[in-house]
Amino acid sequence: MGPGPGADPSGAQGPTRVTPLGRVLVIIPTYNEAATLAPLIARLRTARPDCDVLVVDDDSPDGTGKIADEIAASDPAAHVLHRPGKEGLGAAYLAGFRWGLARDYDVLVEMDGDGSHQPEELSRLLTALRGADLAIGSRWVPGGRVVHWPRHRELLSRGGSRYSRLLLGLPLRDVTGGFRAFRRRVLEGGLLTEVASQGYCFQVDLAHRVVRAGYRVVEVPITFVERSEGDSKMSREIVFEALWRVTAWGVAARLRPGTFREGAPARHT
Ligand SMILES: Nc1nc2c(ncn2[C@@H]2O[C@H](COP(=O)(O)OP(=O)(O)O)[C@@H](O)[C@H]2O)c(=O)[nH]1
Ligand SMILES: [Mg+2]
Repeated sequence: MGPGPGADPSGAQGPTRVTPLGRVLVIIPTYNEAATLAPLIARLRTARPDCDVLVVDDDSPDGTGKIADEIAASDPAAHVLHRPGKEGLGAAYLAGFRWGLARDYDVLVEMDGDGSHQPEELSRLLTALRGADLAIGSRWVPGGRVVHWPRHRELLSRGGSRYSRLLLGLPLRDVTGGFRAFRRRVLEGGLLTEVASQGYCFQVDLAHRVVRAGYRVVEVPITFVERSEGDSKMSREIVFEALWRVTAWGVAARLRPGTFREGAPARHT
């Protein structure tokens, strides 16, 4: 007899249970998040003990990977993927998605490791996902908000979302955020092999491809709390990558007659 639903295909006897959506894996990419990772995972396991967690660490010099190993050693629902060096958010998520797909998870969640995304709000995303293929935690829909964010970051984020929305015809308010829940069918097939972006543009790239593929996308209001520990990995290069890629996609879509269409009105929950 094969493993029953919810069994960990790696053979570990984890406490994973099947949610109404199936098995859920929360992927947390980390680079130097030693101060926040353990309390964050503790909150997540309390809020949603039925969800597994995978930390994808890029050999953080501050020892985040070791902390993740210690958590995984005492919690069978926690896993770690070690990567040899810092390659950007996109590469870390691609590796994490592939890890989860290979282990038959039904839902793959993106969540930051610095405490900006609230594990207590994950249920809201998962509830919305019951009627969708992708649920996006959104700062810029009614009910969504940001706490302690410097004005320049808010302007950059709002401006980036608006620019992407207009150039790509995306029916979304928060295009750059990284608190999202995907059904596995969205990420299977060719989608992941097409994503080329490395930095935070990865989030725009992925949302764009999911919308274009015709999947049902909903935005859910979240409260984003700016980190109080550690440093942001946002850089000039990351902003520049997003700017040139989004511009290039927008121009290319307009040069291909008949392919560009305005997005349908966003569905907000
Ligand atoms: N594995 C990995 N994680 C990264 C990388 N860059 C950023 N992250 C993680 O992605 C999440 C969001 O990054 P953060 O610096 O908080 O971005 P900000 O919130 O936009 O300032 C955090 O958990 C970071 O540790 C990277 O190159 N590799
Ligand atoms: Mg952050």
